[in-house]
Amino acid sequence: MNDKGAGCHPERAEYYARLTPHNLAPLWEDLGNLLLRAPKPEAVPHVWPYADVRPLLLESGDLITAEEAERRVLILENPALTGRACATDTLYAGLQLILPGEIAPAHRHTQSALRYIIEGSGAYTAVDGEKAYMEEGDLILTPSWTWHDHGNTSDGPTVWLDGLDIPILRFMTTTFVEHYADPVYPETRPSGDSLARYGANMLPVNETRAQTSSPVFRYPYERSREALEKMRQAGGIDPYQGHKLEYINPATGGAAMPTMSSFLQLLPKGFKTESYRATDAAVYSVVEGAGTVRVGGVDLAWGKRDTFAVPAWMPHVFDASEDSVLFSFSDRVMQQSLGLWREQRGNQ
Ligand code: GTQ
Repeated sequence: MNDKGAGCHPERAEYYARLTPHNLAPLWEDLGNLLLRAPKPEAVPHVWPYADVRPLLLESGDLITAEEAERRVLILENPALTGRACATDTLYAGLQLILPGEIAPAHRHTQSALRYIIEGSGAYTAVDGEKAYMEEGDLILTPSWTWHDHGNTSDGPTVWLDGLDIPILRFMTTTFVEHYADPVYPETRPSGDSLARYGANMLPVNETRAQTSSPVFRYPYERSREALEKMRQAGGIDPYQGHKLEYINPATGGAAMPTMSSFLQLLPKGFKTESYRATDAAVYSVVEGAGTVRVGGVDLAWGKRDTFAVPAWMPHVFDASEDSVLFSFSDRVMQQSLGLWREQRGNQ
């Protein structure tokens, strides 16, 4: 502690007590907690094994319908941040279940959302009236203020990881939601239309539109996975992150959404990354493989379909015991657009 404190100076303590009723406080007593030498996240590293979550999530399907729940989701709560809908200090994550024949009714909100498909095939999210059908490993976006409803026309349950900027928008006091009058928003375009127009390394000519979020809202796993495989075959690997690609907004070349960055990376069997840290916190979903991550001095073991959280600025090292593919999302783009993002490669 410091020697400026009330403990050594009774006259200061008496003065502080007189400040309180005026809603005043002495900055000098708190400055060291406000201006830190380096980020100190409240979140802790944590893994949610799918084997633990899946049976509980399926059980929720017997207790409440998707329609009644509006969104039938188990929030992935960071153990240090319970009750705050936080997987990390800034990111919300949840696992959503939709059963055959169900509909999660149309709404829109200012929060940006991404879905990473973990299990099942053939359910869909409709974004402003265009259906994006889900396959495992696909990334689907519902940008801020777009209408979206989810449905399942397949014959099995579908589970996906929801990533939202809920804590960020809560902090910025910019939360709005609207519910559509009907459960399903009317169809406006055939499924696949956006990917055809914006997802073929081409853009419609003479089109001017707001570009805050990507006009592509389904990123098929097949394409992303093949890209990673080609990178591996070409040789050369980043010692800190393996083969890693970012999902982008093709109209800008920047991140797919304004608040959350999203990535897919391949870690070959036996590959161990060098220590790395960055100011963005990240939530990972294991698509393929198994391994461990040592983060902030904690060892987490992960396998297919598990989710884990890596808080901000904690050095981490991945060790892949099998060929592994990891999806992740983070608040990197928001920090970058404010000029705040930092990274550190290696133990300097
Ligand atoms: O699917 O729209 O996990 O609005 C949390 C809030 C999912 C959704 C969540 C949401 C959604």
